[in-house]
Amino acid sequence: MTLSGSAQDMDAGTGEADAPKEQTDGFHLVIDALKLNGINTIYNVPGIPITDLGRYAQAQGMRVISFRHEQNAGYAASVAGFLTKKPGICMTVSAPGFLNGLTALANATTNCWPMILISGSSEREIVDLAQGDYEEMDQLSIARPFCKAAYRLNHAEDIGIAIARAIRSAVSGRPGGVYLDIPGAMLGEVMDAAEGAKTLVEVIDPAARQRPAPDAVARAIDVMKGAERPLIILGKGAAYDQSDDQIRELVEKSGYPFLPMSMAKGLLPDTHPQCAAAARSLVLKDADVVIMVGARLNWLLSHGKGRQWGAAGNKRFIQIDIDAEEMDSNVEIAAPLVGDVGSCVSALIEGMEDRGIAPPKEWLDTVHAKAEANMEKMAARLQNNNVPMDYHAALGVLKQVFTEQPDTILVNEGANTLDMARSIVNIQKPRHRIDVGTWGVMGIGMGAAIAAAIETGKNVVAVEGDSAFGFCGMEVETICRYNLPVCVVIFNNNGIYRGDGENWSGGDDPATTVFVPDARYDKMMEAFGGVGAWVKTPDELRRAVNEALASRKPTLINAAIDPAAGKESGNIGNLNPQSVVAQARYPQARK
Ligand code: ADP
Ligand code: TPW
Ligand code: MG
Repeated sequence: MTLSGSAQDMDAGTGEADAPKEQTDGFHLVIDALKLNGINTIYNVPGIPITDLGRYAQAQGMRVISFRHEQNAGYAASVAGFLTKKPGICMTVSAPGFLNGLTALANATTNCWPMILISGSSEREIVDLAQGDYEEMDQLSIARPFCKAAYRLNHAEDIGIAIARAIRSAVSGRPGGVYLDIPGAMLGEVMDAAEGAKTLVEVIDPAARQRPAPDAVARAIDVMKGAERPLIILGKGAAYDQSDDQIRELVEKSGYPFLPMSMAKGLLPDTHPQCAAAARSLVLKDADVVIMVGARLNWLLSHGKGRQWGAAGNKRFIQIDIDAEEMDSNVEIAAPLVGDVGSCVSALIEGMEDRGIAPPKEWLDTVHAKAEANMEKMAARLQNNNVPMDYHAALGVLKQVFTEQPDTILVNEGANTLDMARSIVNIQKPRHRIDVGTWGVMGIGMGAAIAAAIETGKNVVAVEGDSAFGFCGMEVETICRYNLPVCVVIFNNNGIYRGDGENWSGGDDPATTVFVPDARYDKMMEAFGGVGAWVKTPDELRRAVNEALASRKPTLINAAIDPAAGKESGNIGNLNPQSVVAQARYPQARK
């Protein structure tokens, strides 16, 4: 930073009152404010007016990871937020860059992950008069509905308080996305360095613990007391909270079976004897008391009602959530516990001990037996050696890899690729599985893999449908540039859901859901200096993944999957609207 350096030199030794004072500016106050609050990484795409902000941040010792597209930088920031409980920072240019980042900001908010989107913006006076500035857009108003909070910083002296507000908004209560609008002119504003330093704000206790009220705990224990077939559902809010020890204690002391939502897998190992993942249908249908821990009764749990949940009114819910408004969102919550997961779970453990809650041994045995039987059925399918490989053959290999190397982080997206990997690949450690989240968004894979590698330093395997990968594939260059230990495994079935679709008009255009057959995605990785492999058998796949994990080199394994192996929309085909006339019009639809 030459500004302060030269000013200091001039000042040195003279001690005169009128010597030039050390100066700072908007650029450096932003950097200092982030660093003061323990934020040391920015996920970024450079351009006017924030190119130099990225440069200076790097010069000041921050890790600045430059992406090829803001959406991926944004997904990376949001996943960094999920993994670290600190807001992930995404930095973009004005209008188009801002809009590219906005999808990720909305996705972060939807998933309850803390993230701050910092976008440069053009001249306020010109924007407000719509006079056509470079990349003109009223970004603040546009961002507002997509995030928890949106702020604009008009003066350098406000940077400290604005960044403090942004951080607290992102991580307190229910975490989410925050937008921070940075007009370019403000970055160049000069301030006296000592005055500037005084404007910085360190956020004290940014996500204050929220303990549940004793009567709410007593109510929950009452409900537990009456349970014969209880169930604990762990969600990604529980994974986020990092109260891993308390959660394990609750599960093991209560003796209740537990069902992890996809990103809560690994809070306790999937191989834990109380894990009910392989007996999901049974426990959802038959449980009489369900304790939701940082999980919502949204579409992913059929809204807590309907056939999947058994006879209407057969359940009582206890729900732990930081957000009081989540209670009764879909069904009646008999015992709401509003607070952070760690505090609520600890309170339950204490209450349980006082009131002598006994493990439901018979029920647990029933669940365990069902899970074992289902896993046994699956085991044979995972060992098949079909060529082309089906999902089971390829995932049988990856399941073994993750069993042998449980410290590896799994990133997962696609339709069949997602649904099958979620149920087949066991996760042993908390926050070691990152996927499409609440929206089921495609394209999160590369940003998530990059963030996971940067934030944890661990090996990452990204298991990607070929379509999913296409939304973010250019970031393999970023993976190579930063030499990250990321192994991308593409389940290449030549298309969306399946690779054997037909054009029902009989015309020459390909079907809407298919891609160029046998595309060589592996060569994309090679183009940037990484390792590429095209594999067609389980043995080849196993060798290639193990090599990638041992070498920690950027690797892309293009795994050929039978184009006919997948189902339309994977496990959620039932959510597609139906056309009553299609069967009559298109003979092919009857297949
Ligand atoms: P899943 O998809 O795994 O079921 P959701 O994203 O639907 O999980 O739910 C996560 C829930 O966790 C949200 O309702 C959110 O308010 C809540 N939550 C997030 N962080 C915490 C926390 N630290 N303590 C308690 N609840 C939390
Ligand atoms: C941002 C809709 C859901 S799943 C999917 C799409 C396009 C791709 C499935 O094919 P893939 O997996 O990845 O090859 P597989 O194994 O079944 O063949 N745009 C966004 N998000 C979503 N969810 C979609 C579109 C979709
Ligand atoms: Mg596919």
